[in-house]
Amino acid sequence: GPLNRSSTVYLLRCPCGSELELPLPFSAAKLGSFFQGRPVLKNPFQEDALLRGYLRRHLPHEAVFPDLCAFGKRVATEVDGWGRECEITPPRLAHFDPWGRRVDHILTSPAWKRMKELSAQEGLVSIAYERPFGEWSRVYQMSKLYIFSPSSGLYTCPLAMTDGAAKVIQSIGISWPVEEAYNRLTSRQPEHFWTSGQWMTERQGGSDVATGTETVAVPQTDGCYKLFGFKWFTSASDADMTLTLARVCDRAGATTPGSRGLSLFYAEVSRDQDGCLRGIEVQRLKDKLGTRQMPTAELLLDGLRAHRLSEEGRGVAAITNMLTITRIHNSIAAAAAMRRVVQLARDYATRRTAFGKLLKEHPLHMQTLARMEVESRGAFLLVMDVCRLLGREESGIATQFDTHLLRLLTPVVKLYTAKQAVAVVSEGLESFGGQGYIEDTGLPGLLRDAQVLSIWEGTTNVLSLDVLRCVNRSSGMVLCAYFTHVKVNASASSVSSLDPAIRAVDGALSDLEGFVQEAATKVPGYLELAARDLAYSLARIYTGALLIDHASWKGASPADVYAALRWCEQDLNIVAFNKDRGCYNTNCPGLDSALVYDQANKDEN
Ligand code: UCC
Repeated sequence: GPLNRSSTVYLLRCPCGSELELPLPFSAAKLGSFFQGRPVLKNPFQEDALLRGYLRRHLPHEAVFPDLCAFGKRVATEVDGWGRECEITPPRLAHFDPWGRRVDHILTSPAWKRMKELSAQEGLVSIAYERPFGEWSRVYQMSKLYIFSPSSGLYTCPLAMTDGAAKVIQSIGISWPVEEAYNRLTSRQPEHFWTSGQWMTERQGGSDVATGTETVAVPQTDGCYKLFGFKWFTSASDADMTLTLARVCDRAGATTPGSRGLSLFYAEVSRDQDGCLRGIEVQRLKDKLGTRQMPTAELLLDGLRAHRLSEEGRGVAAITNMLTITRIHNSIAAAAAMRRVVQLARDYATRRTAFGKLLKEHPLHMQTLARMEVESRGAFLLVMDVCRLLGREESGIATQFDTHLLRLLTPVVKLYTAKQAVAVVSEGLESFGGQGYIEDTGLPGLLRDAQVLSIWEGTTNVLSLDVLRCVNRSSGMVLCAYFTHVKVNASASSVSSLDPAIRAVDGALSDLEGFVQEAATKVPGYLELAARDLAYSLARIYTGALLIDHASWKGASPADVYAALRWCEQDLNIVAFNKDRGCYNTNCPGLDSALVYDQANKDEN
């Protein structure tokens, strides 16, 4: 490269006695001369061929494209900077005011507050309730969140819970005492807009809500309750209200254990005239691997006034409406994280030269990015299909078949996309070389934030068991809906180049049917051991069918066909593969434990 002009010269004395002046690199150079081009975030809507194709196919695109295009531009040029500001100015907790009064103020950055205003104005929650595009309104709303999510400084987390709370209220009836709350959660007016918390996690119970919830609800004479308990992990704890679970005490102070003792409550977060929180103490903010932009707190509930929303003992069932929504938001965040890292990596590949050519001219590098692209496309289509089903249900046009599919696919899409996101974002960081590991590039935060996606809202194993739960509760009907739907989707294609993919999906589907029939004859522990692999197979096969279907659409591109073929080359039916290797046999749990706790060669002392 060109040498720095300010560098001093090196005098080379030749054997003939003459002197040659050579510039000496880096001498007095201060900065050196080469600067690496940075990846540029372009309009994430304009840059996303699949998102545009999908919307063109399903929605009146003349109506949605201008809004999404303008929003995408704003995300790239303005909002992404706020997201960065949220990351480098994390929330703080001020327990006391300067005069010693306990106030428990959660101090957030101006950028975090701007995210709230933006969310209201852009209708990031309200679109789902205004339903401007009927059954496709969820797809439209989630498309905006998909564009927004990686730049949002994790503001999508409070939005997920806000959406979930509005959904719960809608399902139980928009009337006192939650009418005002519903109006605020779904408002487009920034000064009116509220966010909601979802306080489910307690010290004893992360996943095991039914046994681990200790919070009690003491009935008051006016029909309200006071809540006493310890919520151990409350995300976006600067919320204006919350939905939470507690056990109603009888007159003797006794409660019912387990799930049957849990009821759902609504509480507002408010302050008295001295500025002190009513009925809540914020113990501390959590020190997390990622999602540092967002205040996550331990809250002591000490007489928090609340209203019961569910029948007594029906709290878990009542809050599952919220879980469905937050799990879908989680999946959108996962698909969006993959898309974002691919967009940045492919831009970088046009700027970075190594070994004499741009990264994009290295076939192996392009192969790696193409594999990430296939994963991103699959995740996008899977989550959008679940949004499509949710939209049908909310518009009152869902068939029983749709409802079964939605119930089955919600845990499947959440668990599968979360795992994919960690893998793809990690691969994405590597595609920047060492720069992907440097904090102030903003890239490591993408990986840290992806890691939470498989943990909160139900871990991979808890959601795998939820798949079994819905299979059992529906007496297998959710699987019947699944098999029928995949068969129709995968076989309708008339594009002959897709034949290998169609054959792969057909074959995997019949093997899966065979597996399910065989598993039904086995002891209960058999399916439990197969649950994670079963969920993965359900995700991969269904996604394969969606990719084939999308590639068969008349507006599809050659890249759509190629993506479908590549997706279907992987092992679609991992559960059948592992079954053949005896992974779920009755001797396996013992062998697995013996491997994990291998005591061989331990020093006797
Ligand atoms: O709060 C958290 C962080 C918030 C951040 C949110 C942002 C996310 C998006 C971000 C985007 C950037 S994390 C905490 C989340 N916690 C969980 O997800 C809990 C995980 N554990 C489970 O999901 C468990 O499986 C439980 C708690 C649901 C198990 O409870 P039970 O009581 O043992 O379950 P049962 O007895 O099997 O089910 C009770 C009832 C049944 O209905 P009925 O009685 O009518 O038959 C079930 O069918 O609930 C029904 N049910 C469901 N219904 C259970 N699960 C579901 C479901 N998933 N969908 C529909």
